[in-house]
This record gives sequence, structure tokens and C-alpha cells, in this order.
Amino acid sequence: MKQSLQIAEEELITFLQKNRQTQLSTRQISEELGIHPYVIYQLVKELRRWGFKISSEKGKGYQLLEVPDFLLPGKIRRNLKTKLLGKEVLCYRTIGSTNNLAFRLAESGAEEGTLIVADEQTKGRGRMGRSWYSPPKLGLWQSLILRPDIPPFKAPGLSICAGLALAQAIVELTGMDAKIKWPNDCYLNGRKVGGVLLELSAEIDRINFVIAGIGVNVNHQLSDIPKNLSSIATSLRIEVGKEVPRVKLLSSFLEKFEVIYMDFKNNGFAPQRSLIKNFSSLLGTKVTVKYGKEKIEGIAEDIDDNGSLVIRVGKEKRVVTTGEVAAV
Ligand code: BT5
Repeated sequence: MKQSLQIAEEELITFLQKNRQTQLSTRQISEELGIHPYVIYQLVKELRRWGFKISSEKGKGYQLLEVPDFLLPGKIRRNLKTKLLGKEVLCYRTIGSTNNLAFRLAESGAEEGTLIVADEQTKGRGRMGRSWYSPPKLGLWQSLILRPDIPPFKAPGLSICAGLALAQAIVELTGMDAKIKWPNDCYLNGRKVGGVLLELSAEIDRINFVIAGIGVNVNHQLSDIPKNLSSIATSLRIEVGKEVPRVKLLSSFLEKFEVIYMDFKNNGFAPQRSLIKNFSSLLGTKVTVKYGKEKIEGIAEDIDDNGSLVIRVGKEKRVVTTGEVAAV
């Protein structure tokens, strides 16, 4: 959806919400908001598709009856206590990948802290060309534009920092024991509930920008999880047993990530290390790690001051900066 249409959509929802007690004719809405009647008709159709209940009596007009759990910039910003993250919010109903759009926007100069959220991704991406299942209305599919003044080799630590903020937000909202799995996953009861995809535009010694893409399965029921993911994936709703408001989860995540991110920018990864270790599911267990063409097996012993995973293989210690880790 074009930005101007998105603004029109948000204005229409706000206007309908303010006048919930009344039926509003297309003419009234058109005059008040300066939106063409045909566009109003199309927007109402689109909103109904997204779960809004809007009555329309012939000759009398539209009345808003029910609002779904819906992502809108105004709704997201209203109670957000951050200074940087989410300063600018763009919401899309359907998009290929929020990371792709964030990358393009960052290239054309979008400010640090800009947040892109979508209700559905048709080409959601995981790491290394893998796909990320992002059905409509059920999850939080979001990307943040970050411009940390750090050398590129320090950036990977941000991935697990975003995972930490997500785990903290889940604990705050649900009371459940969320865990992080190095380098980029968030787990609940042994299944993946969220993942982080960090992408970088950089020169040898300078970062232009980082895109932090975060996906969280929020309100999926068991039947919403495709067969190929059913043994590895879960959602907050499946684990908690009730729906979780996406906007609240998003605010909580942004507030926590902002604190961690500011500290990371100023003081590096080390201050986060002990918290991250507390939230880590792998430490002390036997794992295999695949990175590049190498595969090693050993005990996941530590996460060091750079955010790298330390594996003990016999008497040797191996330090891994990124890779695939699986419990043995
Ligand atoms: C990740 O990759 O875990 C990073 C996921 C990042 C998604 C966000 S959503 C917003 C932003 N825009 C994007 O396009 N992406 C980011 P990775 O560690 O490579 O895990 C991918 C693997 O997880 C897949 O190969 C599947 O096995 C599994 N998977 C796919 N979709 C899943 C889901 N919704 N929940 C749990 N597991 C999933």
C-alpha cells in the first residue's frame, strides 16, 4: 500500500473510531477527511478483509462495530516510551519482506530508529537464504534501521542482543520462561517462537547501517503452523493458552531493545554478557556447530565479550562468531 493510502487508511480508522456511536455517510467522511468516495469504498473493503467489522446500511452509511488486533503507526506510537526506536513507524498489511524495504529506505537515508512492521510477509526471509513463514495477522514481522558507530566486526553481537530483548519482553508479558539460542533464536518450551535476521551495509571499517529483522509467532494456533515446522516452531498463544496483543509485545520489545542497544553502542557487548548467559538455553550442553564448511562437536561453554560462542572440544577451546548450533 502506498504511503498516502496508508495515511488515508489510518485517518479513516481514527474517524470511524471517534464516531463509533453514529452512522457516517460516504459524503460526510469524504468531506471531513478529503478522501475520494471511491477510495473510501476500497479502504472499507480492505479493512473488512483484515477483520474490521463495519456495518453499512444503505442510505445511512458506515459504522465501526469491532476493531481487530491491528497494527497502525498511531496505535504503536501512542503508548511507546522509547526515544529512538519506533520514532518513525511504517505499517504495511502485506509486504514481501520488511528487511528488504528497510534496506532500501536506509540506503535512501531513512533515520536511525525507523521501524517497518507488516501484518503479512509473502517473502519473509531467514538467514542464509532460508524462508521465514509470516502469515497474515498472527505474528510480529518487523525491521529496525540502526546506524551504530561501531566497526563491522562488532555487529553480529547485536543479533543476540535483539534476541535478549525479545525474550525479556515475552517474560514480561506472559511470565513464561523464554530462552535465547545463540546466535539468533528465541525459544519457548524447547520450540522456536522468534528469530532475528541481521543485515549489514558496511565498508571495511565503518557501518553504514544495520537492519535488524525480528519475527515472532504470536497468535498462531496449532493448526496455523505448517506441517514442515510443526516439530520445531511454536507461538506465544500456543504456549500461553490465550491471545497476546501484538502492539503490547512490540512496545515492550522496543523499550527493552532500546536500553540494550544504547548500552551496546556506547560500551560494546560485554555489559550484556551475563544477562545473555542467564537467558541462554545451550550453555553447559553438548552441541554441534556448523559454520562455513566446518562442523564441530563439543560443549557450549561460554559466550565471550564479543558475543561469540565458546565451544570446548576435548582440551581445546574453539570460538565461533556465527553458525548453526544444534543440541546433540
Ligand atoms: C531466522 O532465520 O530465524 C530469522 C528470522 C527473521 C524473520 C524476520 S521477520 C521480519 C524480517 N523480515 C524478514 O524477511 N525477515 C525478518 P534462521 O535462523 O535462518 O531460521 C529459519 C528457519 O526457521 C527456517 O529454515 C525454518 O526451518 C524455520 N522457520 C521458518 N519460519 C518460521 C517461523 N515462523 N517460526 C519458527 N520457525 C520458522
